[in-house]
Amino acid sequence: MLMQATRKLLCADPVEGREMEELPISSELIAELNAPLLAALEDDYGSLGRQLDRRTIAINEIKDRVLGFSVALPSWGSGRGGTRFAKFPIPGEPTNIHEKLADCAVVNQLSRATPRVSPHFPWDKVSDYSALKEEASSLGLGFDAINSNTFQDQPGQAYSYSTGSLASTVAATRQQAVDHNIECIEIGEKLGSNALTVWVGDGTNFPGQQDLGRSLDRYLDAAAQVYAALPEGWRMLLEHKMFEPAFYSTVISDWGSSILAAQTLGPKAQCLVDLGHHAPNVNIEQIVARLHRFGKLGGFHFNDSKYGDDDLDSGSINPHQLFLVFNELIEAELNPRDGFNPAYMIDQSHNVTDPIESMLSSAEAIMSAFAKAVLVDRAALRHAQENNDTMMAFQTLRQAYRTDVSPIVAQARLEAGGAIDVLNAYRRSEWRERCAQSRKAVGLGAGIV
Ligand SMILES: [Mn+2]
Repeated sequence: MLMQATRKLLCADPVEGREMEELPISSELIAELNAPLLAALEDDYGSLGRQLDRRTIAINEIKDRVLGFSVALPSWGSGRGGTRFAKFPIPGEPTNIHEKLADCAVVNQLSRATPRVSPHFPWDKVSDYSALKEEASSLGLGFDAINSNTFQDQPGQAYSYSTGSLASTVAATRQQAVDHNIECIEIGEKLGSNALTVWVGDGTNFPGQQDLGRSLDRYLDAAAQVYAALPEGWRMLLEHKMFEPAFYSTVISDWGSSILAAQTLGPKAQCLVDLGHHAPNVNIEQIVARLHRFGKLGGFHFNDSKYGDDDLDSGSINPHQLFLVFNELIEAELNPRDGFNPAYMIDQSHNVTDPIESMLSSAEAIMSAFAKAVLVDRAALRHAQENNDTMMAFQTLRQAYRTDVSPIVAQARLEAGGAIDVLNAYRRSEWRERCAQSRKAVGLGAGIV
C-alpha cells in the first residue's frame, strides 16, 4: 500500500502557474509516516522550549535559524564509494547524473536541508545542460559549486595527469587541465552555479621527485589562467589536502599554501576547508577562524575521519569537533568582516551503507551541530573571555553542546515538509527497492566513481 503511495504526480503550485512536478516520494506518504510521531515531537519540543526559556533563549528563533540553513550534496555521494582496494555496489545504485539527482531529491525531500547538488565533471557530463538544470529544478534542486577533475585520466584524453595537472612539468598537460577547468566554468554557467572548486592531486611520492618551489610556480601560473576565465560574480574555491594520492608532498598541501595561492590569484579566489584534509590533531576550527579573518573562507566540506582522509559520515567519529567548527562559523557570520558566504557541501565516501541513508544521517548531524552552535550564549562567552574566566568560557560552549537539539531539527524538518524520522521514512518508501527494479547494475571496481 505504501509503495503505491510513493510515486505520484504532485501539483507544485497551480496559483503561480508552475508546471506539474514529479517528486520521488509523495508528500502524502511523508505526512502518513509523520502522523504517529507528531504528539511525541510536540511534547519534546515543548519540553526543550521550556528548558531554553530558562536560559532566555526562544526555541522558535533557533528553529527558524535551522530552517534557514542548508548544505549541498555531492553528486558522487549518491553512489557507493570505495577505498583504493574495492567497492561493493548495491542494487538500485545510481549510474548517471539523472539517477543521482533523483536520489539527492529523496534526501532533500525527507531532510529539507539539502536543496543543492554539487556536480563533478567529467563524471556528470550530459549533452544538454539547460535540460539538466530544468530536470534538477523539477526535483526541487539547484546546483552548487562545480568540481573539476584533473586527478584521473579519461578515455581518449590527449595527455596523462600522471605527471600532475595544473602543476605538471608538461606544458601541454597543464594547458589541458586549464582548459578542463574553463569548460567546467562554462558548464556551471549553464547550470546556474557561481563557483568552481579546484582540488588537484598534484604532488610527489619521493623526495627530490619535483622541485617544491617550481611546482607551486607552475600551479599558480596555470591557476591564474583559470581565474582569468571566472565570470562576474563567480568564485574559485581552492581545496587543499596534505596527502593522497601523492604521499610525500602535495602542491596545495595545507591552509597556508591555500591562502597564499588565493591571495596571489586575487579576490575571487578563496579557500575551501575539507575536514579530512589535514594532519592528525590539527585545530581545524582555528583554521576556519584564520581564513575568515583574512576574507578567504570560501567553503567547507563536511565528513569525518579517524586516521586521515577517511571520508567517514559527518559527526560519526567526532561530533564535538563538528560543533566547534560550527561555533567558529557562527562567530564568522556574526562578524562578517569582508563578507561571509561559504559554500557548504557534504563530501563523504559511503563504502558500507546505503548512500541515501548516510546523507540523511549526515544532514541531521550537520543541522544538529549548527543548532548547538546557534545556542551558544555569545554574551556569556565574550564576558568570560574578556575576564579570562577559562572555566566559564569552556562551560558556555559545553552547555550548548550538551543540549539535545533533535526536537528543534525535527520540528524544522516537519515545518518544511520533511520527515520527522528520516531513516524510517526512507526505508518505508522502498525507494531503493524500486530503483533496483529499474536501474542497471553498477560495475565492480575501486574508487568513488
Ligand atoms: Mn573535499
